[in-house]
Amino acid sequence: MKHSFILLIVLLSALVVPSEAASAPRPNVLFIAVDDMNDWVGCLGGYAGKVHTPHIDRLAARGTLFTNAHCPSPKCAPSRAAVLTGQMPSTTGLYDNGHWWYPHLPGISTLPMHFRAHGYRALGAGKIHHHTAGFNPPHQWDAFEPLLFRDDPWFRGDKKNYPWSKSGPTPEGFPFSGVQNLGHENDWGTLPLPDRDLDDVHSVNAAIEHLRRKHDRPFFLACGTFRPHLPWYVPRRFFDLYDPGKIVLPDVPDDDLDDLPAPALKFAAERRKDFELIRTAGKWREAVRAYLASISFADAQVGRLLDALDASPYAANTIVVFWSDHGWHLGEKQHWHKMTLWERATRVPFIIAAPGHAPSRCERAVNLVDLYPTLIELCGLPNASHPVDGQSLVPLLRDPNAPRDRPSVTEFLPGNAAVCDERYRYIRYHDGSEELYDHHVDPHEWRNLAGDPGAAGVKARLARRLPKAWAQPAPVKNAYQFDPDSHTWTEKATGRIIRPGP
Ligand SMILES: [Ca+2]
Ligand SMILES: [Ca+2]
Repeated sequence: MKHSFILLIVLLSALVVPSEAASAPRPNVLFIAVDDMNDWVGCLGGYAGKVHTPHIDRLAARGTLFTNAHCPSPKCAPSRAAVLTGQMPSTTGLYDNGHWWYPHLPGISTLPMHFRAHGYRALGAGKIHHHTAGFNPPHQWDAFEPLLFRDDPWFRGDKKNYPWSKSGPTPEGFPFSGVQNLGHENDWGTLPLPDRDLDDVHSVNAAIEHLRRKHDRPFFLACGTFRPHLPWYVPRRFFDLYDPGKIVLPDVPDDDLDDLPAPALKFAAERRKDFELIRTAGKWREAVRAYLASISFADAQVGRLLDALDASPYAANTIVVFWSDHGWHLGEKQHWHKMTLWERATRVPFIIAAPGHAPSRCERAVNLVDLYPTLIELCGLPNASHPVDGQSLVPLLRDPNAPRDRPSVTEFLPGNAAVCDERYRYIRYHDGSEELYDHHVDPHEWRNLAGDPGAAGVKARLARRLPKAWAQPAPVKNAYQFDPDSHTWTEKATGRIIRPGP
């Protein structure tokens, strides 16, 4: 009798526990993205001098900081498409900024769509998908405040790609850097605008308004800043954080390119003209300072979001995720920009602060494509209906030293990929050429070991993670006519009209 009573209690507990779990309020998600921010944040130590990122650092101190995190692809659109769909470029064919995700993958469920389909309010502001018109179909969101691009001289009057940009002449003194003939967007300085008129401030204000409201459902709130993306226009006080005499330039050996294969040299040369113009004008140090100032400006926006969350009723039940879409070179490998497969372009700040998980630093190699399954697991949502390439990081949130035999992969254009574990970076290009770097002895990736006889085992091990197949590239933007008013795409070759919606 006594035993059956205990058995009954056990059976009842088994029935009660799941229903309690099911009725517990699901956590909210505050999903913060920054643009083109490399590892020059205080908590990652990528910059050799002192960088001012107090807010990103305080988030790192209360969450799990992934110190060996990499982007899916070192360019805005392919990286963001991978984060938001959970699928790598080699799966989707979305390799470049001209590759629109929506007309190509209308059946896929992005993170906001998936949360929305499972009882969440999906709210957004600023740059989440790539920022040109058409990349952010409205049916993903309950509410979305777009990145406005109102006053930026580089986007002035480009109504096709930036519908909110103002027309009119560029301001007096443009380009403010004083360096003539730099490539698209490459400039820095201070716009004569109050903070409230800056586009990133506007986006963050919109997100803060959502945090101040009462919500009857859990929310997925995404907010993305455009800085530190070029052009580096931020208020003067952020430049003033950096003494021009104390700027540390990257260490760039003259012979660093000598051991690189042809595709690597081609990627490195992409924006070299800008670097050479800046250097010849004696403005390298000034440009590095402008990038640092832009990082600190973005950090201040992160701080405003965190303050608003902390002051809200949602502070204790909200997962905060912070990520940058890829890194940025400031002269390393004689390169100026993103779009390479080296550490400087693939390593990114990445933090997850989730209720119930203790703060930690995790050195395992991870990738932003892992975010999709991670958030689904943390929030207890069903899996996406499409297969995802990422792997949940929840075991690493529980134990940052948990085993993870899964090097990170970064892809750039068809056929090129970098595989990173906790020690090595292995790169293979479309023509079969290779690089290998040993971070234990060569953190700057100066010595390409790919040709060393002793490297074969390491290369073979890492090569197992290279994509087995590369999807055909998606049709480029020019294959469609996009109508911003109806938010429809017309496929030029067939006349087929694609409307956003389930
Ligand atoms: Ca970017
Ligand atoms: Ca070298």
